[in-house]
Amino acid sequence: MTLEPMLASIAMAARRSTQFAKPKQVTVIGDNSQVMMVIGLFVSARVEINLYTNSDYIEESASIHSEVVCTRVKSYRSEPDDLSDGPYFLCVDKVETADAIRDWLPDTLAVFHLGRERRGRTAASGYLGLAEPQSTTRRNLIRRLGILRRLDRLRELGRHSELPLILMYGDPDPDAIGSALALANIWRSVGAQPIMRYTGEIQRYQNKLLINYLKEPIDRLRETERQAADLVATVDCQPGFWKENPPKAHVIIDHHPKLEDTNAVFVDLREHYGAVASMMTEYLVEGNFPINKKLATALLYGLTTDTNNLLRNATSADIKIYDTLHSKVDQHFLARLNGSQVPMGLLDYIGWGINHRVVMRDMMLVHFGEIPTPDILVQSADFMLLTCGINWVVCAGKVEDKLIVVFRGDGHRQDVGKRAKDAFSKLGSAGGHRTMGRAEIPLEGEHVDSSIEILIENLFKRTAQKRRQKCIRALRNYLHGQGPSAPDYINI
Ligand SMILES: [Mn+2]
Repeated sequence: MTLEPMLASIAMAARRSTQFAKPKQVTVIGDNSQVMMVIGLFVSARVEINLYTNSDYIEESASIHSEVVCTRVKSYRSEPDDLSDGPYFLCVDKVETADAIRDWLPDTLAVFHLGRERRGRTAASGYLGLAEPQSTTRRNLIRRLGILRRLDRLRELGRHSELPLILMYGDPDPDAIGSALALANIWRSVGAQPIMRYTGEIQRYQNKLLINYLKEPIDRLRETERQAADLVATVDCQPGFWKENPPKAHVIIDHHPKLEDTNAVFVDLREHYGAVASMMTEYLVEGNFPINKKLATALLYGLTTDTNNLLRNATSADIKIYDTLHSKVDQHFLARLNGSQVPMGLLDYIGWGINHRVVMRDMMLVHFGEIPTPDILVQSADFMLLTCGINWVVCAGKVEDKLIVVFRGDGHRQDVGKRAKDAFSKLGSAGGHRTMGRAEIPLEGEHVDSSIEILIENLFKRTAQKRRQKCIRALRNYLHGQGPSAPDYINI
């Protein structure tokens, strides 16, 4: 066929089938045990089936379906006169027979071979397969059975408990909170009334937001509760995490490296998982538990915070769980969590930093003078890196008796961790990786002005002295003006 008529026929075919509509018809060729299965599959999808077979029995069995148009063939060696369009399903056991059929089929990728299952063979011979190989199905089934067995044991424990206590360690992170809630749901399904407790204090603003949103009994543990509990679970931690008075746990569910003394009636410890939230979601999914919006949101937030949005230590299991959860979550609340990054008290510092920046080519530099916390440097550097044309940022300040230098870069063709190390490792601790670096240099009673000198002389060792001096003067002038002060902003 020359190009012109071919383009015309493709255009016509495209008009007939709008976008990726389901096929209106399929062609089944052969006579093995898979024929009726394929017919059944497409009959229920109301797709027309053209069947070419040399079996009386198959012809007779298929004829009960009005969607099937059957053509008897004597052999599969030669093309029938009226071969219909693909996709083609070759239901013959031998690959040689399938190859003979393919010889007379038009050139299309849509050729499935449904022979006897033999692992990898269908793909190896260039055909598509319809079902997963039995080995995959078997592996999945065995995994599911294992999870169900563990779920039964967990539920059995919950069923016999008067007061189950689910413990999170210290200042619990979203992974711990989501996992505790999932376990509480499993125990509630057998009538238990578990309490969820942590032993430290919730620090992060986002975690407080999350707990308010969940409206669940999540609180700080009281000694009386510890004594009253007859079933204790630790999630996202192990009893050995508590240096003093470690809990006697019956259930331990975690993904941190196993501690020597970790031992309980029920231990599920999967170090290769990015988050305990993924382990708990597997339980919920395989046990057919409902996952409501709040639970899904807590679990997904736990998964994404523990794995830095699936970029750190996430396995394919975590990614599958992300897929399971993401359609169920409260996107607007997650947007609020992700948007709540900067503590109000830092805004004035960041504002001062923006107004007192020094720019050298693709770098932005700020020295904040004496400041109460290095958080100011981290938040400012992250923010300033958003500037067009700025590829790396250095924010420095004197915190107590140390010069702290925070580096942020995009990592593209440069390594700020190495810059930090090269500049400051002789003076204090310094290092990092491509996109983040940090140096802490002890100042023995030196004035903040000399910390500017230390910063510039070491950071720009290879820059001409004149430019270094100019930079030092600029930073000093900034500091001797109105320095950044703790905010007395108005709360209305
Ligand atoms: Mn975790």
